[in-house]
Amino acid sequence: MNTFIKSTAALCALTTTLTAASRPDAHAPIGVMGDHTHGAGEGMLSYRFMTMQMNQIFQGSSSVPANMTSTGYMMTPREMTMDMNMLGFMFAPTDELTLTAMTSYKRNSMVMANAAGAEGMTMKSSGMGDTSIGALYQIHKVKNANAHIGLSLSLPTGATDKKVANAPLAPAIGRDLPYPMQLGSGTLDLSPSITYNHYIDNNWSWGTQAKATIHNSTNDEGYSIGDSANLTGWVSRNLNQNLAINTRFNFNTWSGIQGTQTNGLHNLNPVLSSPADPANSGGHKTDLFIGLNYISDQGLRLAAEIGKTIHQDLNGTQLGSDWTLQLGAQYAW
Ligand SMILES: [Cu+2]
Repeated sequence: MNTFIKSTAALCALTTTLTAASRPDAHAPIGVMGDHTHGAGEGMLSYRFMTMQMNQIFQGSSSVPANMTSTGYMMTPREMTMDMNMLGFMFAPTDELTLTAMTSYKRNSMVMANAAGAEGMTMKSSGMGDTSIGALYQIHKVKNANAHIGLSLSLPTGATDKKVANAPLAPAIGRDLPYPMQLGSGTLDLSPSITYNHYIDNNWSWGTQAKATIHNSTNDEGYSIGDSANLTGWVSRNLNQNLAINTRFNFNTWSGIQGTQTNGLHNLNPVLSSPADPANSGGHKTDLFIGLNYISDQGLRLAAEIGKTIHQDLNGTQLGSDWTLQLGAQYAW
């Protein structure tokens, strides 16, 4: 009888800690957005920094030299760095419903190569990115698992008409920067998602999320960014009550740009430069990540995740992604 009471008490202790929000693995790896919901009355403020490095030109799934002989373009990018700062807010009016808001500040830099493949001009753009508002709704909750669906709306606060600055070939009036250098989609975009989190025991957990982004209109510049779908899954192991290590895969597929940039006096010239040609957009890729989630005894969360692209198949001639780093801080009350 004594053993029975003890084991029942132990089981209760186990099941109460299983889904506890104070577990370091109660949040997914930091690269996953909208991975958790909050209890009624809770709020959370978060800051994320993401950098992506791209330094190889791809045609399909193989890399080629960045020169005119292999690409057919006068100018091809040699490398690109994309930095993004994201500020997020979450608030839960009820246990089932969590409202979300996020805005971003971006900085892009693209080093071009000339026809011979030698380093040429560097293009830069920076400013506010798009802003999203959304809702997450919990559809399932048991002792060791939960699931929610989400829907977010992206507002076009990021510019789509950033111009080439101080370029020798650009007229004083300014030529638009190519598609990958613009800061937003220029359209209202919808993003539905579904997320599942499972706690195996007090140390191990896993989760998965599927998400799509739909761009269902054309922006002021005359084009529409391709729709995308994303599938991710992760496994996490708590090293102690404050720190978890995790690993994740991410599969992303996106269609090409619809239409072309036609607004303004000096439109993008798709013949001259590969990133100015909408045919060079769309593809799919798979990334693998490793990360850390830390939660202090006071509830401050810090997280880091580094990712490497292990396979990509890109339409036309495009810069491929190489690696990403994401850092984040989250505080809930
Ligand atoms: Cu949160």
